[in-house]
Amino acid sequence: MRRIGGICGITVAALLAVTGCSGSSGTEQPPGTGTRTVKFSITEGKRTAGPEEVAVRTGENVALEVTSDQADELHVHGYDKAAQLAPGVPGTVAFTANIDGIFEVELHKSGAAVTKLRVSG
Ligand SMILES: [Cu+2]
Repeated sequence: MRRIGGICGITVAALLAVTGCSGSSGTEQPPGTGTRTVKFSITEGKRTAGPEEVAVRTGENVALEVTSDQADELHVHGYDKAAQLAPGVPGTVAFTANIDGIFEVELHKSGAAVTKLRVSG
């Protein structure tokens, strides 16, 4: 769904001066100690488990674990973190929340809005 993609581009451009909502894959780090893990489930493009918003402190380690009923691509805007999701298999993006703001987390194929990540110090 490109509706959110537009927001993504603006957010990324404003904060990082880089382009794109294309989503690179792969670079997640394994969650370690001190990581806040938040789990979500998506069924038919709708969130069926997990909070509407995740609020964290600047510098906190965050892991977003998403299980989708369809193959999809998980994307965290602003941080431009992505993970490929296989049907029914949890996928995780993990990162340090070092950019303040509110960022959409979505699935690119279904267009599902997973959550909003709110980072403030
Ligand atoms: Cu996106």
